[in-house]
Amino acid sequence: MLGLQTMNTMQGQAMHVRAAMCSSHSARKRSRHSRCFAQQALTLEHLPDTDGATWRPTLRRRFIESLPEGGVVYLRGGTAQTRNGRDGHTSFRQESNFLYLTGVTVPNYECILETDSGRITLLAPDVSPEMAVWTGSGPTLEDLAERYGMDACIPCSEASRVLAAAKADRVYTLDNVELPDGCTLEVDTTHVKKALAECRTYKCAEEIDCLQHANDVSGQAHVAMWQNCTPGVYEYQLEAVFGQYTMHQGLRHFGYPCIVGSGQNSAILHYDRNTKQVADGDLVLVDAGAEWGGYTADITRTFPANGQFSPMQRDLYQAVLGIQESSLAMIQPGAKWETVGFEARRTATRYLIDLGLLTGTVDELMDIDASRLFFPHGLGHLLGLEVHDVGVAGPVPEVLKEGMVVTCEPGIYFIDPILQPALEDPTYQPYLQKDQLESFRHVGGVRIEDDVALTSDGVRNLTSAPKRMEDIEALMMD
Ligand SMILES: [Mn+2]
Repeated sequence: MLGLQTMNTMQGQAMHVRAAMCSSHSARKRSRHSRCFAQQALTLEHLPDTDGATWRPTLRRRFIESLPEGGVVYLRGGTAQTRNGRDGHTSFRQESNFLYLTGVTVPNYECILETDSGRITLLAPDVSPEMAVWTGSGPTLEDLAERYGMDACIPCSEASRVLAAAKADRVYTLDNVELPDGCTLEVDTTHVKKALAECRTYKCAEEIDCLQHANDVSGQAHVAMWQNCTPGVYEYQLEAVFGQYTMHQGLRHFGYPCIVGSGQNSAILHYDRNTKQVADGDLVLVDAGAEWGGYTADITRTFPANGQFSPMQRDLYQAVLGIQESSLAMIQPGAKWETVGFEARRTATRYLIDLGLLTGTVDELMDIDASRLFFPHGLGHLLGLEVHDVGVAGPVPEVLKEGMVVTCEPGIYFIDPILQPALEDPTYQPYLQKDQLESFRHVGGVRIEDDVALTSDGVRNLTSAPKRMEDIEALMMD
């Protein structure tokens, strides 16, 4: 084998991908390949339906019921964007509210919902024969109505006529939505936003199925990354394994940019440059999730680049897993999210004392919020069509209720821009164990994140990607 660790040319990188992804031994090569591509056992028996002809009408009814009577709703889906204003499009992802109500994943659609009758009309873009050369002529209006369970589907050019015929006194829409020419109805932009946030907070069974499938495939993609990781691989090559795996299973979008942070990059909370070469002895923190039907997984796992946690990494990992497990046990309908978060901080504080990083009592350290020096973000957030999903009170819930899906993602990190000033701050300085801190600093950070659904059958952890150290090590040894 070539001295891959020292090569830093494009050729060296390309060779390394081959080395990391398939060994020269043909049997091993086949097994590596099959790990990437084989459809493994998934939680659900069938792929969840994303058009939603059978289930979106219920969402739409619920949405209409949450609006005052007497109006008509007019919404536009997303439009195709050009790259930096030039010819050539970026990959299109539907606007989430429009996706929620219609299931349509392609650009330039509109919809009209009549609050009195409950009638919903989908408006499809007119495709001229010249455009059809580039985009295809698309399905017929009848096919579209049936596919998405709409009462009718008509061309966008008829929007004004349908709005006028609805005999409503006002039109409900969102900010920045351009109304069709000639629309003279009074415009209300406050109710739709609030109603959609309220509705989207509580997921129906089909939405949870979509989140489950996104989790199953994304979780397996995390495992594929571990199995394709050896020291010397580049962070972006691990990102490529994640993308290859999820796209191969039909998950065409990531819910957010992949974070692949090795070594000290694992302590950069939103690190997504993913350009460093992974070194022997590094921990690799990966926060990555792909979407099914627009519903994204949000999974973080942290693993040792060389397949074996060092004693120091082990201690840190066990602490974070301990915080996560005790927090998961508190996630249930009726629990106050603030209380779950507070208890997570108490547990984190106890572990930080055990790790020899902090001195003092738990109460003293809670009073000065010392855990925030190592765990500077929230415990989690609502999850759905957006990674930080909309909710009645924003992306963080107040009281957990059936239908909500939340992430549970504690972490402990050694972040220089936080620790450096804290070591000179008289509030924190007496409680920080400087020597121990120095010896841990190179470890970077650990975060473990699962997605949890509160359903009528109880609390369901949607994330089945392994997280016990022995399981991660065993999978990496295979
Ligand atoms: Mn998250």
